Amino acid sequence: MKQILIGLLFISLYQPVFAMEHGGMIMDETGMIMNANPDQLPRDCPQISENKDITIHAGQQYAEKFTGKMFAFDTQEWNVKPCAKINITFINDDQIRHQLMIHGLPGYLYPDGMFHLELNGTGQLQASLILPSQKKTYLVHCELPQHMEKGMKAQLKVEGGDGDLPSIPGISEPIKADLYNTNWNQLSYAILAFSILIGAAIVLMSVIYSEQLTRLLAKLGAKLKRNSPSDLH
Ligand SMILES: [Cu+2]
Repeated sequence: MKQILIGLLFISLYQPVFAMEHGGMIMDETGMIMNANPDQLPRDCPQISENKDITIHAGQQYAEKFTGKMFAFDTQEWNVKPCAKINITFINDDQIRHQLMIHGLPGYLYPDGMFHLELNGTGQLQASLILPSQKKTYLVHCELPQHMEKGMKAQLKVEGGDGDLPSIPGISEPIKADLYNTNWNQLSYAILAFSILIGAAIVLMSVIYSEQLTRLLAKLGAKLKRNSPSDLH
């Protein structure tokens, strides 16, 4: 009994202090790997068609060539064969957090259809995934606030993909360009309607009370004239 208890205690203590692994997630102090899949074949793939090593850098320096952008990956597009296994080396050259997320993957292999790498700062991660046979374009991006809008957006195409995604730096135009116009929503329409009503009310009041207003202005004019410096002499 004593040996069993000591054994159990030993097992419970024998865990890496900083690395956690549960479900499809591996996490330590440098970053996180979620939903890596190095060996499970998608249902429509009899075998792995190709083994492709891809190194992806993330950092502000890669956005310099794109006007108005602030963050970017060093490459904006990758092409692979159907049923390819991709071995990704993700390198963050910045001292801030970046992610590499791939969306639209089959949910039975990748929870929420997502493959997710994350680095809290400068560092490197490695993980693999296997893509289905479907001819498709997958969104690759960093989901931290404003990072995708500021340029950290790319696409992964299987067998040429099914078209370009919008606003991929250097590849495709945004669906809606940044115009910095007024964003017309319910509130701004309400403010406009309110301003028109107030303006109309002022005009209406001045018409209705025009007589009183004229008298008031005349009185005011007379008072001003009385107090004007020319009268002081
Ligand atoms: Cu980022």
